[in-house]
Amino acid sequence: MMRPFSMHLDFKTGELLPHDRTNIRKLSDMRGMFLDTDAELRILEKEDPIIYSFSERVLPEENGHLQLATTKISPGKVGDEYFMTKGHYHRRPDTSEVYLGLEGKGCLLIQTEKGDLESIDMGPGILAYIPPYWGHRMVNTGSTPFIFFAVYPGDAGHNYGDIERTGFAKILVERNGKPLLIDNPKWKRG
Ligand code: S6P
Ligand code: ZN
Repeated sequence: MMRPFSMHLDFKTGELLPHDRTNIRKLSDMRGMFLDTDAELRILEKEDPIIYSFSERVLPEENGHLQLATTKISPGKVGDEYFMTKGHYHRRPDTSEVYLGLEGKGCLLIQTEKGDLESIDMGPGILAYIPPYWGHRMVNTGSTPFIFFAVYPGDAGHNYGDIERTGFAKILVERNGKPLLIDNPKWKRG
């Protein structure tokens, strides 16, 4: 039987100590996920920026356990679309998740496979509950790193393929210096 334990979560930096691995997602890992592919190419000709990183405490991938992770999304845009996570459904789709905003300004996009989409403005202290079956993506709509903590069932797993194929029904772009949610012309119904 696993022994109880405690960890330290730095609310300012999102650092989770101890953690077992940190995953880095650069723009080259997300080719084709942003709407403006010309802007994507122009950036990649010069650099390959880190879009986000997330640190995980690896726990048993079993029913009954929970997984813990913190994510930091860099500020920035591809064209006028804000940096974001890839987004995913859970491999076990009947599992939920909690996101807690720690630092910066962001927006959570949550959608069903049919494209029923909701958005929740995120910031420090905002807790979002993602029910079973809803895909989820976080977007940094601010000018500083956007940091959040996630907790989800041990055996939830990740299904990235469906989002890679369909995208999200809406995207977040900057218009007149402010975030605006618009229909995604590349959206394909799941
Ligand atoms: C896992 C949870 C987060 C994300 C992380 C990166 O269920 O939602 O830890 O893994 O924010 O996003 P993504 O979409 O690349 O997994
Ligand atoms: Zn998830």
